[in-house]
This record gives sequence, C-alpha cells and structure tokens, in this order.
Amino acid sequence: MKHVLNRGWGTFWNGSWSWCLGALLSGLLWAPPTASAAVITETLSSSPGLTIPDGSVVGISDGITMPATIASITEVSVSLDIQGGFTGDLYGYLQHDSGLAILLNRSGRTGNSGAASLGYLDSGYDITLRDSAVNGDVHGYQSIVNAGGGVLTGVWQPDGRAVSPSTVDGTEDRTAMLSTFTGGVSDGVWTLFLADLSPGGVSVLQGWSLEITGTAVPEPGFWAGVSGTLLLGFAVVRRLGGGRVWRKPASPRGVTGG
Ligand SMILES: [Ca+2]
Repeated sequence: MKHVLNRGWGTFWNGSWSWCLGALLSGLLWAPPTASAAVITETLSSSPGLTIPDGSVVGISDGITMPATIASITEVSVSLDIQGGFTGDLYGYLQHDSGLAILLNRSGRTGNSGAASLGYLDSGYDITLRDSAVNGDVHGYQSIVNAGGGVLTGVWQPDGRAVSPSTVDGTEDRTAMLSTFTGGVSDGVWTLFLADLSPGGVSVLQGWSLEITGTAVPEPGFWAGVSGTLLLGFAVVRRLGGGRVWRKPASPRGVTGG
C-alpha cells in the first residue's frame, strides 16, 4: 500500500508542478501593454459664420464630427467665437449621444422683470468653456471681469443651468456641466445649438472648436499582442506539462498491496 501511495503522489506532482510553473510564466507574460492606456487630446473646429436669428427660439445648429479615437472621455472644453449682439440674449448647449451640457443661459440674467431680465449687454464671446476654469461661472462673469461693452474673453465654466432661458435667474443648481460627457466616447457628431432669445442686437457664430481629452482606443496591435501572449503562455504550459496537463493519470499497473 505504501508503494501505491508514493506512486500516486509522484504522478500528481510530476503533472502539476510543470502546470503550475507554466501558469506562472503565462501570468507573467500577461502583463497588459501599457501603451493602451495612453491619454490623448483631439481638437477640431468649425467656422460656419452663421447669423443667430434675433429674438427667436429657432436658433442655429452646427456639428463637429469627432473620430472614434477616445474610448473614455476625461474632459471636454468648448471655445466659442460669437460676435455682435448682446451676451445676455444668448442661450446655447452642446449635445452628443445622450449627453447635453448647457454652455450659455442668458448671462447676467438675475430676475424676470426690468433690467434684471435682460442680462449683460456686452457684444460677444471669444471664450473657452471648461468645468475646471478658475474664473468660475460664465453666468455672472461681470463679477470677475467687466468687458466694458466689448467681447468677453478668457476661460470660464459653462452656465450649466438646465432651466428655461425665459425664467433663469442664476440661482438654480448647475446640473448640466461638460462633465456629463465624462466616461463616454468621442465618436460621432457633436452639435452646438445657439439661440438669441431677446429682441434687439444680432449675433453671429463665427466659429467654435471642441477639445476632448481621454483614454485612447487600443490600436489593433494591442489585440494582436494579447492573442500572441495567450498563445505563448499556452505553449509554455503544454511544453512543461509534457502533454499530460489535461490527461487523467493512469491507474497504477502491476502493483499489489503489501
Ligand atoms: Ca438679440
């Protein structure tokens, strides 16, 4: 009986140590390619030169088609070049897939009557909108910068108030920031909508650009590397296991108890 037990253990050991070693080597070879985690930024622009209908909810739309190069967005920023009219008249959003960020919502509007309902009277925007902008909320930009009737410049946070531009007063929660796109993909059409909701003064969308940062989509070489690693690991296991890795150990032959 002692002989039978020794032989059974030896069979187990001879087959398993090589399998374990092969699995270990396979695991070491399985280190994921670091290049796949690259963070990239895509920037595209459009120069439509569109006049925004004055005092109308119809507005204008313009699209930018981004490539499918970003698999998980970490930050979106939008630059706007809008000339003429009044900054306080304008409402605008950026839409992609199911996400929608309110970029402008009647800057300077603080109430529903009198001058408070008009918003600021500066003549345009040449700004970049980014959630992390240190200048803060574009809705109340005159508390930081006096554009003096000219074009507002600088980097600002989007308005973010998902409420009607006919009632917004600046006290609402900012729930529609550009972070709504975080974790999404870059692929497809990004649509900018702008409307001028107060009669008097005409604005023109000269141009706009979209900057998207995020984790790059793995290139085809990544998946080839994954397949190669798996095949190599399997070959190592087969080689070290001597072809016995998956085979049921044979019953001891010619052994009698004693
Ligand atoms: Ca107007």
